[in-house]
Amino acid sequence: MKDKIRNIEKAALRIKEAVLKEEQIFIYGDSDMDGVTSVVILEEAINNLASLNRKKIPKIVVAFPDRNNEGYGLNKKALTFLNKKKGNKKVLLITLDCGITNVSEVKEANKMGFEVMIVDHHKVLEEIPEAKIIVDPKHPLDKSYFKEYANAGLTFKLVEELLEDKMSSYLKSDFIELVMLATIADMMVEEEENQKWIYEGLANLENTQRPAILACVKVLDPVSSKRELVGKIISIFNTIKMEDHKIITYDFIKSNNSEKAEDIARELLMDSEERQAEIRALTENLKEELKSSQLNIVFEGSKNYRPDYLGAVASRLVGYFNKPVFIYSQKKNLSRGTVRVPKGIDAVKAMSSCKDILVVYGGHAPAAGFTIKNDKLEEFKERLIKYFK
Ligand SMILES: [Mn+2]
Repeated sequence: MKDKIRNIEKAALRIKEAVLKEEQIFIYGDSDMDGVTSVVILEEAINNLASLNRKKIPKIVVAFPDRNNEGYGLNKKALTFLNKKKGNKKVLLITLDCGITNVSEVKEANKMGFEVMIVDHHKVLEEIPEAKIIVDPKHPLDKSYFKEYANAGLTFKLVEELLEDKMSSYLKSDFIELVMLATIADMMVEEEENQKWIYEGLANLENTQRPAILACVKVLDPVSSKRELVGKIISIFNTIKMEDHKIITYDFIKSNNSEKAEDIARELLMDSEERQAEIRALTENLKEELKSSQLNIVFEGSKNYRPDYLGAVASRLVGYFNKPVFIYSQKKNLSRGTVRVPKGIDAVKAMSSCKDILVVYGGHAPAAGFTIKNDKLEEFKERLIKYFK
């Protein structure tokens, strides 16, 4: 028998206990497609479990990082927000698609009285947060056979443990549709279950019951393939618009009202088209500006760069220049950047060599991110140039 993902049964048991005892649960997910779908899958599974057991539907507090003002993952501002909602109770806080690199933030959360459970698919760094339960297939002690799930896929595995044979086929195909979107959005390898979920999710897309997906189909120009449609849906979801730690795509994907969903879809599509235009313009500018650069890396940043499209720009530049690309948006004291590297290079490992000057960093080998104090940018650049020599 193949080994299960480490701690996945333990995590399911703890969530089940919380539902049966009608505990307050907090879910904190990353703000992108993978994070948002992970949250929706877990939240809906918990609600389902509660009603199957005739328990009160728990009032789950859901929050996301404000990528424009706070960066990624669990962070101090978000924790302050969550702590206010918590009051004096002891609360189970589940992080999805983030958390595994947040050593000091988890420590802070413990102090505030949260019981932290991390469900993340990102690379595990040397130092591991002191969370009560960690589910991450990339954990060095994890002996499971497949490590490349999107976080939504990992969350689906978790809710399979949670609901066991009580997951209805309707709920299952709804979850797989979300997992398909996240697996494609996060560009996970199309092998093993990822491949199966993508196949099934795409096959069921025509029968989707989600008003948000139907609304996307309605507002988008006709497309020639399901893959193209999914690509466009993903770019619609690639927004950082949020209010009060709720990303707009979360309310969108949960919406039960087709008219409202259509309004949001139109708004998000406009936002996405503007973003695409900015991505094209910035990419062309940088190509022109850097075409005679002798450096072995691209290392560019500005106060005018918006964090929501840096990933797309970096991806295009890495294909064009075939060297590691570090591109960041500069704020008052800190800069937050995104990294894309050519095949065979590990972006997280490269940054590990500079971890003493980084505030946070993490991600996947080909695609990662960092936060750094502005006065360390020059040193970071010099050390990366040396590292890649
Ligand atoms: Mn992810």
